[in-house]
Amino acid sequence: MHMMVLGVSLAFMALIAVTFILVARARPPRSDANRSEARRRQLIWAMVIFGVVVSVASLARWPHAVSAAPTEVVNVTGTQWYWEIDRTEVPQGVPVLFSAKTTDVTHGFGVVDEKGRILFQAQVIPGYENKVEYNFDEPGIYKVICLEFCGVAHHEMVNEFIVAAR
Ligand SMILES: [Cu+2]
Repeated sequence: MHMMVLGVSLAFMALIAVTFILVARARPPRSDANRSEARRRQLIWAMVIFGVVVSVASLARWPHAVSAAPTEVVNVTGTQWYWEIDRTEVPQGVPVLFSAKTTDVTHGFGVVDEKGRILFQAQVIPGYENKVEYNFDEPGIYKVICLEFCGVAHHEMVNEFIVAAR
């Protein structure tokens, strides 16, 4: 499956690269060739700068970077069909490291806020301990749900914890 996704991704990247090369090589009419060339170069640079800005901005709050020495650690264990969490409360406004593992099958460790929005998730795979760090901006009651279908009572895999105001 991973190889197929990689293959499809590489094929699309190659298609985009070929499109860029064809656009860059296209010859404009002779009369205003220089002006068109300058405009085309400006457009390509604008697209490159736009792409870099969008990529950096969208990755700035990516929750998967883990601090060197996290102070708040929560151990989460998924089992058919419940989540075991070793803490019921974490503080607001500091990085919280969730260390998630499973005792049986693959589960999807997901945390949602009070409005039901998914804040982050991590795949929980047998034999691995996945870590994900998150900084909660708002106090409240957060739910842990399973995002990977894991059997008949998958939907019952719900637990919760409190983010306490500081
Ligand atoms: Cu599950």
